Parts: sequence; C-alpha cells; structure tokens
Amino acid sequence: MIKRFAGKTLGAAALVAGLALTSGAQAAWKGWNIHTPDYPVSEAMEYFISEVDKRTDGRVSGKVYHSAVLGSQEDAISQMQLGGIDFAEFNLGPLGPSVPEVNVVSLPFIFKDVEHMHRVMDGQVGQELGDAIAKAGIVALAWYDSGSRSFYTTKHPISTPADVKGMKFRVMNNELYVGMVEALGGNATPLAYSEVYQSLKTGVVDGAENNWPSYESSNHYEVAQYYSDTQHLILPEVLCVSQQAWDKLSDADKKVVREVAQESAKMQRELWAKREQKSREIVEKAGIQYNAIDDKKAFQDAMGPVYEDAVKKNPALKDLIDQIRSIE
Ligand code: GTR
Repeated sequence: MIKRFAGKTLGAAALVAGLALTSGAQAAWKGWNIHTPDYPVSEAMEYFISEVDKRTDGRVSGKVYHSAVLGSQEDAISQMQLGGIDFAEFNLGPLGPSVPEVNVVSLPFIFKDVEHMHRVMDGQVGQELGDAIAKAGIVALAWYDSGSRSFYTTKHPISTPADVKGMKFRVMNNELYVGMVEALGGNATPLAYSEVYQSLKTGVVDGAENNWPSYESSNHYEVAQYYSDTQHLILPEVLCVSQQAWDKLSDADKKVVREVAQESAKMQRELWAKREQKSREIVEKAGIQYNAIDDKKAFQDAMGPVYEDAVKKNPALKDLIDQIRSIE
C-alpha cells in the first residue's frame, strides 16, 4: 500500500483509514502499458495521466511504464487486482479469464465492423461489461480501439479454413482463442506478447494474429510475412484504474478522472485510425504478402462450436450475444 505513495506524503491516519484524498494528500499512480511509447494507446495514456495531474492540482500524478516493462498482460491484470498497478490499458481478450462476461467480445465475428463495436461498447452492453469488470476489482474508465485482428504466418497465406489445418498459432491468454483456432483445424498455444517474435522466428509457432499496428510495432512482420485479412476478432480495450486507487479519490477527483479518460479515448480512436494506415504502409513497403478473404462466411460458419462452448461454460453470455446482435 505504502509503495503506491512512494515519494509523496500521506498522513498515517489517512493510510490506515483509507480515506479519500484531501487537498494535501497525493497519489503517485503506476501505469502499465504493453505498447511502445509512440503507439496510439501510449500517447493517449500519457495525455490521460498528465491531464489528471493538472486538473487535480497534483493530487493524482503518475507514470506510464511502456513496453510491458512491468510484466506480461496476464500478470498486470493480477497485479491490478491486488493494487500493485494503479492504472493500465488492457485488451478485453486477456481479461476474459478474470471476468467471464467480457468473453462475449472475444467471440469471433461477433461485431459486424469496428463502428458496430463502438456502438455496442458505448451503450448498455458496455455498461454491463464495465460493471462485470468492477466486480473483479478493476474500474473501467473508457473503451479504446484496437481495430480488427487477422492471422499472419511464416508459411503461407490463409484463404480458407483448410489453410489453417495443421498449423500452430500463438494466441493471447484465453482458452477461448485456443478453441477458435482448433475450430479451424489448427493448434494454438497462449503466449505472452513479448514472446511472439522469437517464437515465430524459431518456429515454435507458425503464425499469430493481430491488428496492423501491433503486427508492425512488434516487428512480427519481419518474421511472418503472410498477412491474411480474416478480421476474425474486433476487440475493445479498456483504460482502467485499480479499485484500491479509485477508492482513495474524492468524488470530485473521480469525476475529473472519468472525464479525462473519455477525452483520452476520443484521442486514442483518432490516433488509431491514422496509425492503422501508416502501419499497413510500412509493412507493405517492407514486402509482406497480403491477401483479402473472398469467403469470410466459411470462417464464420466454422465458429459454431466456439459459441456453443462459451455459452455452455458461461450461460450469462447468451443474453449479451443477443443484445449485441440486436444492435444495428
Ligand atoms: C495488441 C493489444 C495488446 C495485446 C497484444 C497481444 O493488439 O493491443 O493489448 O493484447 O495485441 O496480442 O498480446
């Protein structure tokens, strides 16, 4: 607990009682981020913490640790639940094991497109997912964008599900994704993001999946040159604060933090759109081989067992799926 206030003065009484921060008290927040400092998420997080600092007159300040130097996403999620990390930006995919309801966004092809995902997350479903995340000790502040994810391999392009057969893919830490690749006839292994480059290079896996900016900024394109535009996942991300850090804020500061988070999300979505284009240009110039998918339906049709299995494990997903499907 003390660690989070390192270098700042906070009265012992306030520490013991866990009182809301008053004008004299200060919190120094430790922020986890997986991405490189020039990534849209990173710039938006920097904006968030510096504006929060300004608008709370320094009662809340902090530092963003980029490039996963504070650990893998899986570890950071546990750390945040324990209060060791105060704020972070997580992909909802790896949050699934801690918050089963959010698995609804990990169902392949659940969203029609990125705009549909935004409409869903900015409405009632987003609210319900935020509530579910709160039960896990994480306060969701704003939804960020991460475009759509597609497969890329070291071996050959993927045009039909048959091309996946026998290949081994890296997936994020969530069993649902293992099922997703298996439903296409491949094998999958969950690995931390930081391990993917080397695993592709040494042949531990034959492929992975991600959006254009991550494919580019992680340099995966250097070792896996066939990018096949399956767009099977459209995953929202979340800017969030640990419940422990949140509980120490006054109501007025909570309001400021929420407002700034919303602004940062708007900024992130704009930066995202630009970066997607730029990243695509960079990797195409570097010589990757791109293919569009003519028959996406073949991939969608293969996902039946993934949906059935997810609903069987967590019946609450049924209602969320219906809600998402009813949104135009
Ligand atoms: C990125 C995402 C990260 C992380 C990564 C991965 O697109 O922004 O949070 O989930 O993918 O594949 O591990």
